[in-house]
Amino acid sequence: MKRYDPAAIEPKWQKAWEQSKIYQASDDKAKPKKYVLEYFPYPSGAAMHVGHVRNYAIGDVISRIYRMKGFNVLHPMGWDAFGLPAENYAIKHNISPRVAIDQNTSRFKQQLIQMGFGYDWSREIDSSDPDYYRWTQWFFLMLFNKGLAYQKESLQWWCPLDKTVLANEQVENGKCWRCGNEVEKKALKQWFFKITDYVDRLLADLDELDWSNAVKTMQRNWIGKSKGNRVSFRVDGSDETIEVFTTAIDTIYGTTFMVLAPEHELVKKITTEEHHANVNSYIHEAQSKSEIERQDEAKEKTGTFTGAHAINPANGQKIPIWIADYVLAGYGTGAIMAVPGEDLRDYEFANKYELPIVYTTETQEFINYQTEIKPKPDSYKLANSQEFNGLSFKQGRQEIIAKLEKENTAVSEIQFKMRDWLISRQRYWGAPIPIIHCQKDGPVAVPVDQLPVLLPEIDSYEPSGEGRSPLANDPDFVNTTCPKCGGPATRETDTMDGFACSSWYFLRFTDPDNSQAPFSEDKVKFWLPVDDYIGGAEHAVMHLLYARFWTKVMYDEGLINFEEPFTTLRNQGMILAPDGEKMSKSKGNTIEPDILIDQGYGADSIRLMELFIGPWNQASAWSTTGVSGTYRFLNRIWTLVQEYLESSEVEAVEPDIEQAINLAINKTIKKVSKDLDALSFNTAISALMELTNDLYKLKQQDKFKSKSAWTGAINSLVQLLAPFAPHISEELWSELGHKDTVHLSKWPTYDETYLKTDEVTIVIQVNGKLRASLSMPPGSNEEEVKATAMQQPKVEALVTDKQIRKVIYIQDKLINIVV
Ligand code: ANZ
Repeated sequence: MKRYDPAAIEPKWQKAWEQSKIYQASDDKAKPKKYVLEYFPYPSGAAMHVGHVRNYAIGDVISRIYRMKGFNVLHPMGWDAFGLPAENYAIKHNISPRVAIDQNTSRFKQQLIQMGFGYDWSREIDSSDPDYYRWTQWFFLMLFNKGLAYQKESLQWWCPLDKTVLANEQVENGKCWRCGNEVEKKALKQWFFKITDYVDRLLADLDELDWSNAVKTMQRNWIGKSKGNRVSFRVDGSDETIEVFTTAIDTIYGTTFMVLAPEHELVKKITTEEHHANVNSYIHEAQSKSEIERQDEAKEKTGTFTGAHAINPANGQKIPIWIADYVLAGYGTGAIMAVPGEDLRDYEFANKYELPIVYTTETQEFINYQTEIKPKPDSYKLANSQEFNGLSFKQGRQEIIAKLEKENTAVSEIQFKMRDWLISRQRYWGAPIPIIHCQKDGPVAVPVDQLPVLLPEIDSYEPSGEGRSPLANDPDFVNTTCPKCGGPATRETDTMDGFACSSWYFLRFTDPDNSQAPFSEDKVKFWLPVDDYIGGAEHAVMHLLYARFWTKVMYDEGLINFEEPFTTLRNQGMILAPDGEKMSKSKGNTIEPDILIDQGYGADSIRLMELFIGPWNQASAWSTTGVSGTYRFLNRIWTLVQEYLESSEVEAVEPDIEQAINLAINKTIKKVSKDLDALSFNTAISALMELTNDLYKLKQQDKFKSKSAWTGAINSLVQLLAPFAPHISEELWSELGHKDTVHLSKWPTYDETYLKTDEVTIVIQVNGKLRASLSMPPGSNEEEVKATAMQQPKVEALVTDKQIRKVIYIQDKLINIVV
């Protein structure tokens, strides 16, 4: 008998699939479409490990099932080649980014092919290819012309190691998302995309998405919508007013001082002579602190008095104005009314500087507004609040707002935490920002017919650290003429954040070779939105937010007819190293699939293992012995099919064997189909293992003497295996005599009539009296049986409107409902 030899089978079929182009999607509108996509990788490392493989394996299985179910499937792959990860890799290995990308992508591609993933490689894209980034630049200009791309000088996150600015989303706990180094603040003129114009829609449309709650919550928190009030405080003895943003206007009678951010524009104006020196030195000190440090709850509060006072608009009281770094310049109005009786930070500050505390709750003690009063405004009563004393916070709030609004000292306001997306990078490896700076005309868009602005090849592409991109040192690139006035002008030398490239790549896959437009509207209309998007949750407030924003801009521009790019998002669980740690090259605990393939297991065993190891959306530790398990399982199927093939019809089948074969296979088709609909890959694989065991047992009895009785089951088994283990199933399918590929064969269906024999009779009692009986699959759980039992007319009549006191269930035999 032929031996199962993955090393011989797998490359053979990979080549055959490439030649027969079975994974190429056509724009055939006769069939329903499915667009299955995994995040396109940035080829920053030399190889992928089994952790990455899981992500692609999930997408691959889903796309294969859709294909077998008759859908027109688009399952493409490409390279997120521009940006920090790729450039840093190149610098570390002292090769040019172009060479690094080409090496890494070809290695990565070979690995993907070797794993048997069914990608449509005719649509491969590379975001660092001028034919691609020309359109990224085109989108930049679209944003620029709509006023959604602008330049502004302000304090920005600066990574001293990567020597570039970063977007807020790319700073995690005060560290650079890419290299993990602590970031600093630097004043620089930068380009921004005005994502804040879309904040309401980005928030509201989240509700409609079939995404994990974890990712939706991360986006909601990042957007950070706060409903509150803007209140004006007059500065005593001056014409100035200070505006504050508060979400606790009901505590206004407890305001005993005000605090401005050190950077607030009024600080210099209102500070009295005597306090100038202190205030200036405090401002200086605050500049050296990171925002994270400033917001740290545990940190001791610091501040200094300005010498000025303000008037509380609620009660006319004169209160001191301080500055302190726990108030941030970039949020709300950069000033607060301090309520030490109910706000913890203000409380600590007041205690430290011996400022008065007025409690506005009846118990006259500190009660935290955010955690206690806000969620239960009915349960607390106002005190020290003049005419509002005795009212609940809930009612008091309405009345206080009405009073202040009438007096024109307060208006309602909504604030968002999210800021505009900083997209310029002082780095070489990105799409040049297509802007020309002219002395006379200011920043001018490069005319569309002059795109792409090519990234020149330069000798020294390492970041200089002076806050300028290395492109600034290339006079041939920099010096140009103004498209408006024809006068001498200079090119923008910053490049775009790599996340700009990935904000539209999913559209380009529908039309990758288009040289007239970023995509054909017709093709995008057919293929988009992406039906299943698969990737890790780490992009929650980066890529996934940016791509939603670009999609909405394109929708407004009339380029596309949908507002959300990814209908469903599936976040796969991580594969951990066998020691339970996160796999990473620096820890030296990564496992590369190539090694397992070289050991003879083959890609199919690895693929099965990736999904059998645990629920697809939960983390699981890799186990090499697990791969030998899935390998043994595939060997069993192999042997079974070989024995079947070698047998010949000798006698007619025994009726009970035939029945048992039909039951086993139909039951499994039903179970696997249902599990795959729910993405329950691991249970689908166990069902296939069970089926294999059942068939082995039956074979012991029949010895394949009645070969024809087995044909249907053997063929269906191979088909059910195909999405998981595409090579072995293709080999067996062809040995079974099929001319066409198993991967375009029709997904097997089951016949209910064979399943009937697989049911048990359950007796239904109500209050111990026999009332009816039920036919159910064995092993049904109490809930299922109870629900079905209650629907029986005789039972229903007895239990409706009654309280069920107890349910007694004896598995597969009896249910007694006590009312
Ligand atoms: C008075 C007050 C009393 C407040 C109270 C809270 C509780 P969120 O939900 O995050 O929007 N705040 C406003 N601007 C700020 C800034 N630039 N830096 C630091 N803190 C600022 O929180 C809004 C609350 O955060 C506001 O409501 C304000 O303090 C503070 F018992 O006003 B509150």
